[in-house]
Amino acid sequence: QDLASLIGRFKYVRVLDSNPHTKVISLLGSIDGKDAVLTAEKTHFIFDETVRRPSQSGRSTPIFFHREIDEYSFLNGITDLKELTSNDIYYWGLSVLKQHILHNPTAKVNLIWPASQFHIKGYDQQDLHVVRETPDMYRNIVVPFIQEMCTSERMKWVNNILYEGAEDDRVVYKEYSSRNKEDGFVILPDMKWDGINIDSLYLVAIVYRDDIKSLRDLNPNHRDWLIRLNKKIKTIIPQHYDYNVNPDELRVFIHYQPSYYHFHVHIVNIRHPGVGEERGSGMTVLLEDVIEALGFLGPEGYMKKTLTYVIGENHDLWKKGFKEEVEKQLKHDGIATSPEKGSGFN
Ligand code: M7G
Repeated sequence: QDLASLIGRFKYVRVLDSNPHTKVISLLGSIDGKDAVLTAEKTHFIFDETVRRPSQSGRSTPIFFHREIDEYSFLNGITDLKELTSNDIYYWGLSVLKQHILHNPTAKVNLIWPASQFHIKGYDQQDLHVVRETPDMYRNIVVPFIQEMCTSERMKWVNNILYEGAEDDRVVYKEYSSRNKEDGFVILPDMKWDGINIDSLYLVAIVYRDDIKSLRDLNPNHRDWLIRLNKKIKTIIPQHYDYNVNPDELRVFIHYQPSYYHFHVHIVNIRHPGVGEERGSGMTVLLEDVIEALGFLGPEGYMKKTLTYVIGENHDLWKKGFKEEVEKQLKHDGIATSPEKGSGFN
């Protein structure tokens, strides 16, 4: 099965989401009778230093370097231009840029097939709510949910990367020995990255240890390990990309709730706007902040903390009890949810 033949058989059902800010559109459809989610994202512009050199070692991990502006860069690549209007010193119009599948592709395309209800709901537009997740809510609602989510089927892609050599040719860094699994991790391009433009660099570091499902499992015993991990990430990545991205230009963070409950760290170029926020839900915590917080959170670390973040109505946790908790919390705080239920302060 290759991507082109799968997309050729994609039967459109409806638009899940369309975001003019991120230039992303997600479609629900089916392929051979099974649900499919097709996402397209317009790629960023190529200019000057953000050009890819085909890898020389035969690896497909792209390497970046400073180069003269070429025929595909914005400016030289303008093949058609139509002015719409001008007013005083302001001019605006539309243009067509030269495209090339390797040098300057139009869009990055992602396909999930067969897609589960989790995938579909995750991409679907939804109403959002701010919720305070207390330690009690974590124990009673989130823990059973995590157990449900940790099926081998859902974690397959992670295990494929860690143990089965999946995406091997793209791995940027790997440190692993079966004797010292605790410290092992692998860094590779995230599925979200087009792999072309370093301005939108997006990598993911996946750890080998499997005793940490999420932020909640982190306690002060993990602090030194995280400090080492953070240091390695910020040393290795700039080196790997010839210092076209510097250590202090990397946003290193984790998500809560994550989509996958096996500890991993996101590594993103700070130029990439809104990354981590684009989902509209969940929270993003910088690894540096996690390390700092573990210095004073107490022996149980994040297990004792109340975490406030945004949750979408499509998230299973919403139906599994978060909805009621939000209502209770607002009531407890004495905050009216509609004009009829109260006006002003008492
Ligand atoms: P997350 O914080 O659990 O969820 O991150 P998020 O998707 O809401 O951010 C999981 C990360 O793994 C995401 O950034 C995904 O894009 C990435 N990812 C997911 N899958 C299935 C793959 C994959 O098969 N390969 C790679 N390289 N990355 C993936």
